[in-house]
Amino acid sequence: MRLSNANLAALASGVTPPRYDREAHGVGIVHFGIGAFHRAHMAAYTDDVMAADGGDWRILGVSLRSPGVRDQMRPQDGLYSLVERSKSGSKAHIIGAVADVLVASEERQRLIAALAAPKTHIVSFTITEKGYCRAPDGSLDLVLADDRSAYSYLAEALAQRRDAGLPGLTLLSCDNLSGNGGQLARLMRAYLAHHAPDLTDWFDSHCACPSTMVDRIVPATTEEDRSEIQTLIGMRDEAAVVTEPFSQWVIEDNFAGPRPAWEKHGAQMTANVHAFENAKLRMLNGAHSALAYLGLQRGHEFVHQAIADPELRPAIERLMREEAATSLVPAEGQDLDAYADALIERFRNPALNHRLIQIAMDGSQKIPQRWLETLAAHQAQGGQCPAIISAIAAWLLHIRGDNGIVDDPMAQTLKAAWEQAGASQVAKAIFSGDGPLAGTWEPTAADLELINAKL
Ligand code: NAI
Ligand code: CS2
Repeated sequence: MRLSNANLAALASGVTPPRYDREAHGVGIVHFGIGAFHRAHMAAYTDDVMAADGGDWRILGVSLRSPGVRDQMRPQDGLYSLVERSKSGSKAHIIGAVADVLVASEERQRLIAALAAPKTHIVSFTITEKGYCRAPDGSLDLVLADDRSAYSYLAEALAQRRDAGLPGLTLLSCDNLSGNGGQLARLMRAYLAHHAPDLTDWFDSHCACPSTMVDRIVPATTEEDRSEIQTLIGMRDEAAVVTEPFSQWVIEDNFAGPRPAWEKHGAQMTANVHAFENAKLRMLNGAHSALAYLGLQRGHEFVHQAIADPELRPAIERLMREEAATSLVPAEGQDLDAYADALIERFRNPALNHRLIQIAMDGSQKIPQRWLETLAAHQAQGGQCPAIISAIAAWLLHIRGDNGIVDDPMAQTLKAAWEQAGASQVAKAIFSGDGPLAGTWEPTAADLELINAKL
């Protein structure tokens, strides 16, 4: 038996089904990149809103690249289980917030109609860092941003909204980029300036792109997870997601129109999201990436194993507390030492089985906001970051291929840097001059010496 509307009554006892009549709620949100994270985070907050307050806030999920999630979710009427896992066991509930999932390239007109619909107010994104199609200097790469990018569908729909006299949209980035809202606004505007210059003023005056800090650890679901969930809920669920009990969402209160009252269900609305975003990126994600490259090098598979390694734990503590935290200006009441304690506890969760190789993916897109901004802040004060420097060396060995296949949009460029520069020059070739990661931080001769000693 497979999870679906028709089979909800047969769920195992203790599994909560959606607590509202799904069909009574219209679609108000279109979400690009309906991967595991969105299903465990924003869709769950939105599900709580509809259960408590109602509203036309169901979500139309969009896949830009592959039909996988559509094929998992459509036969299930958009339903899936959200399973929270901790040492004390697993708890499942069924999320009803996703109305349907479509593959953009297969249903272009349906997607544009949904984006241009009067009832659509929010378009959200978890398309990974590389989905924003940025060139190494952060500007929009017009070759990558082709007619299969989110920008292309949006440009067409925004023109329809303007011509119909409809309100603008809120574009809500939930990806791990610093100043994600500002970056999305800048990139969308650059796309319009090139392809539809008559729309830029309307975009500026009618649309809003709030920044958000999103946090919930959601490992990719495995076949083993699916079998375990089948036992837990009493039926097959191809679209299930597994996560930790913790969840945080800090949102800049800057919307173009109506929005769900997410703040009644755990989200924080704020005027200044950047302090939270930077702390999360530099401390949590910075530590995660260091655990990934250093941990893989030491033969670990999962985050909880790497953080338990007595050789690694002090470096991770140092990276979070003495390097990342001291590069930040905390918001009022933000206790970065307590934050580091809480992060260590979350990393230690043995029930999550969060694979280091998943975090190691796309390092070229992640390292600037996770490590290089911290390095640059300390360099400006004459300080050093030995923990991040050793993580950089581990990343360089990773992109050489030491841990197997390199999954990174810049894999070829990085491989070529190794081939041309060799161990003694590769760090300089990548981070200095016009290297692929140059711009945020310029290593000194002393930094290069420390890195090279580890290669
Ligand atoms: P996922 O692999 O389950 O889903 C990624 C989604 O992005 C898929 O829909 C995929 O098709 C799309 N995508 C990938 N490359 C793309 C490209 N070049 N252009 C357009 N779309 C592309 O990953 P997951 O776990 O949903 O994470 C997605 C993003 O969410 C992360 O990159 C991160 O920015 C953010 N996030 C993830 C967290 C997690 O723990 N998984 C927590 C906090 C944020
Ligand atoms: C991880 C993040 O995959 C990665 O790079 O560092 O997805 C991390 O799990 C989340 O940001 C936690 O909120």
